[in-house]
Amino acid sequence: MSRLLDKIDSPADLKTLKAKELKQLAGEIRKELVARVTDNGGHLASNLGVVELTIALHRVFDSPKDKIIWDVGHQSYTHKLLTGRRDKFKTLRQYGGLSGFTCRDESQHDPFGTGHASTSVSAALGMAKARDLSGDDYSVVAIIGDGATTGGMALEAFNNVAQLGSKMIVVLNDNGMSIAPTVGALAKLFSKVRFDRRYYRASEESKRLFGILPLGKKIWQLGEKIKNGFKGFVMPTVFWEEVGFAYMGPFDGHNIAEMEKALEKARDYSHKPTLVHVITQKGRGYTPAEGNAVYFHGVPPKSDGTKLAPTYSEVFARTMLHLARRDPNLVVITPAMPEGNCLSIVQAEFPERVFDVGICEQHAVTVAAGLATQGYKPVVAIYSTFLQRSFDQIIHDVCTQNLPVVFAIDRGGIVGDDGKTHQGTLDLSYLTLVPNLTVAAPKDENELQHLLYTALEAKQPMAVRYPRSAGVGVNMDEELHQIPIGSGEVLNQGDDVAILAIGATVAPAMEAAKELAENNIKAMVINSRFAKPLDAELINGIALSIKNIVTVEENTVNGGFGSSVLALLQRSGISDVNIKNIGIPDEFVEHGSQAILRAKYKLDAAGIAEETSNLLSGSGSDFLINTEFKNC
Ligand SMILES: Cc1ncc(C[n+]2csc(CCOP(=O)(O)OP(=O)(O)O)c2C)c(N)n1
Repeated sequence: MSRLLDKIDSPADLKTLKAKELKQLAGEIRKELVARVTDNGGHLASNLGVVELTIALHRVFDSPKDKIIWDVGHQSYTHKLLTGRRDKFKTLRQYGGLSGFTCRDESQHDPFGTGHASTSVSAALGMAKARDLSGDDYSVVAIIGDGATTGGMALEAFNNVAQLGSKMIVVLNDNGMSIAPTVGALAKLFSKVRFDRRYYRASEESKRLFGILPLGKKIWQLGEKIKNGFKGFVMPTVFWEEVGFAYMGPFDGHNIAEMEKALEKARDYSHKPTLVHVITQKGRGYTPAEGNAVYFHGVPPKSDGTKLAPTYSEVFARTMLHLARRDPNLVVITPAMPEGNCLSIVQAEFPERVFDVGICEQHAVTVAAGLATQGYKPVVAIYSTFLQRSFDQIIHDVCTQNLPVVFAIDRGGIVGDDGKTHQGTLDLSYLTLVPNLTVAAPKDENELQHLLYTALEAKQPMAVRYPRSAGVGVNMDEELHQIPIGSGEVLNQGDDVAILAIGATVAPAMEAAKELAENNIKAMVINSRFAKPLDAELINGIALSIKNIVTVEENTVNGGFGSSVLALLQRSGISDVNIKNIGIPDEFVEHGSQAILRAKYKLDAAGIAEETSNLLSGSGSDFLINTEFKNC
């Protein structure tokens, strides 16, 4: 039987379907989601939860004229399938294929690019204001999860929406889950609605009343009365209406007809910001994901089953557990990513010393600063891309006060399939410019544990940045030791060229040296280990005798490790050195496998060997440090 889905080329094709056909379509979409995501990897449970909501939205609103903005965008796969991207869906998250998030370059139905949480309401408010200023007429709808409402930006946006009062709709997609169960006071408020049967009865009554009243204004007036009448237990209504939203709900997020009715009313009658509260089930319709929404939030691509070394994230968590047993002052803070950071083993043994603070990276860093003032040893476990949110907190709350906070930065460098909103390729640059902050990146998983220990003993802020991947497969030392801050090490001797690598690029640099040796090029390889402070003595010493230097980093070349090496040599007055900086050029890195992207940017062994040979043959130098430049 041919699929209904294959006949949906744009949202207009949805509008003629009957209720029974919509049900069939939802089933077909779920099959497509499960098949594609279990192959390509991606966000499964969140997408399965919004199939009906997405259908209802596209039947009620008229995209792209009306603006539909998905928060994070990780749950936009059905939206993609229904907005002309069905044929490309097999390329989801693959190099050159569809992004795993919404993206303005990809479709006119994606009015805003997303990837980081809690931005949708702000973006929607901007669009609504632009509409009002231009005298246009279209609807603006932001869909935000209960998890994303924990983010400070979302709360700032709600506050401002209420103040500006522009007509817009916020759909609260409430499934009780962030990646882990949603934490915090707002989550408690939402769960009250989800589980309090009296509330459902009250809301059934309000829905009936909304249904028979002819005019929007009266609806909201009556809403006020209902709200006040049930005040004792209708708290969420009170909350949203007190902050300036008309509140509708909660609605069954798997009942298309019910949601359509609610969305139509919000679209047609409301003259102020409206919050439509829908209750959905994460993983809906796929038993394994319904049973374990946390695991199925994001699934990896199909693998060939090869057993790899432990991941850096696992080694981080094991090290935390080991050190937490020895040191009662060690505490770990995670902004809503306990699974990604493998923290469950630490949570299980020390639940009181692991804090999931919600999707609140800025808050996470300042909480850590507060803990540090009282003699605790806080470790902020965070992905590189999300740490960008906390730049001011790193500077103002941690580093100006020189507080001993450890930043354990996962997913540093190229992360792969999640694409440009998630690559961790800026951190060495934005961290090395902050005074008092030491910045390190281990060459392998064994060095990671020693650097974490070093950071905890450092009595000053220190960041340890490591990649999203399995470790190199080295033996793990039983005893931890401190690594002198600012010390690099020579891993391979050679006098034709020196390759200064850092972090995940050290292993391919060693392989590159072997390839070069086959062509009689003797390459010294340095594990630089610290992006700040640099091992000035080692680097200057090398540059005095080896006049060809290659730096390698999985980071932008702008202001990164290589730039720091250049600045050091210039400051030291060392002349006549040919230098090549290998790293990410001044661009955002698309999605694709880590292997493809590393090859593209010459960050794998073959690329490093090629760029090194080019430097030696005189065709590949970025810079020539010489005396004329010395005093610039
Ligand atoms: C700033 C930021 N921090 C962390 C994440 C990682 N992340 C992606 S989705 C997600 C959970 C979002 O929960 P919710 O908004 O409730 O959506 P659901 O997946 O439950 O539908 C998190 C923490 C992110 N995308 N952005």
